[in-house]
Amino acid sequence: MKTLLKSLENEERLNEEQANKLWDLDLFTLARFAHLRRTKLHGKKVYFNMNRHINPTNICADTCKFCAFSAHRKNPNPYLMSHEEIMQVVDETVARGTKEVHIVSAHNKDTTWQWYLGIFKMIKEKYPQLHIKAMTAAEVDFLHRRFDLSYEEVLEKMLEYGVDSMPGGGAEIFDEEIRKKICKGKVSSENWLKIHKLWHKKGKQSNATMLFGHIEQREHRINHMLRLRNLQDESGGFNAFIPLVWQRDNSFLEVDHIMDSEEILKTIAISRLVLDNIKNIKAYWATMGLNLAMVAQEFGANDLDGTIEKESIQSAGGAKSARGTKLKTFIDMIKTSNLIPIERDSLYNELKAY
Ligand code: V47
Repeated sequence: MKTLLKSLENEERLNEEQANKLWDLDLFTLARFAHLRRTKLHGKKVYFNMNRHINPTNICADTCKFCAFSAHRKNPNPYLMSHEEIMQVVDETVARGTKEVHIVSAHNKDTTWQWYLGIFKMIKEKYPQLHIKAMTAAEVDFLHRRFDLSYEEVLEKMLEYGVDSMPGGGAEIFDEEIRKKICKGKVSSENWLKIHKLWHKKGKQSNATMLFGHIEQREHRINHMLRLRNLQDESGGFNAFIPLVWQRDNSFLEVDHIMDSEEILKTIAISRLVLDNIKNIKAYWATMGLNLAMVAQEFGANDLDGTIEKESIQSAGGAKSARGTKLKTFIDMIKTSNLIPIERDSLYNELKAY
């Protein structure tokens, strides 16, 4: 343990064995090191953006056991939005000052790739300045399989149709044995990483998520982080790492334990210490609640994600995020914590300090 503490003090890169030993440290020792690193990079700034989530369909060819969003017998409300309906949402949100639309769809076999990608073209033509963060690697893989397009072709079309950056969804947990149990048939971990690598090669940026608090073990989380760290060494294209706390309602996954706040904060702190090459760690308020996401800002995180306006994926699983958060709530909470609220754009350029 002494050598691990020395390595942390010297800010050395941790190998897999050392990273796994971090769990044995108490929360406040981890917090001390994680907060120091966070402060060196970002001072007292807490980042967020003005964004809108749009989920154009919940009809899914996949049957991920952890998911409560896709239409199934516990959530029997299948929908597919028309392009006109999507545009109406975009018009309204742009009028309110939103600067990013985050568009994620289920894998709907009744649509075409033109339906998926046409959404972006339509939005970009009308609002060239609006940042489109869209198409998880799982969606890229779905279009590739369904329409016999190579990954390269899907990514080229995304660029052509106006996608600016890729969200981090679909990563779940990279361990293939766990994947088999929670999301069999979905994009493999190898292909998730390959798709992001190809996207980064085009000079584009993306995020990376990790779904935790279900049946995975701590070492699976470390393995997940290390595989992201390896890719980031090569490509440098990840903007942010986003640990997503699994929301358990309305799913088909049987899990007896509920992840406690200490384990969530430890996971955030460890991700800051292990992912020494990813600058931003998001405490995604939708999955951990705004209060804990604020506490996480002193345990290694430096971002809250955005105002969202409407959230359908995690709220289907029980999260209190269906209506997003008001900008004023973010600002007031951050200031109350004696930290500095910074509105950013999707690529982490600072827009306004409040
Ligand atoms: O990949 C699904 C997860 C992800 C549940 O890139 C669940 O900035 C918790 O990726 N409980 C989609 N999580 C959302 C996502 C995301 C969110 C915020 C920001 C960004 C970003 C990306 O949601 C899926 C899956 O891992 N998910 N069901 C659930 N019950």
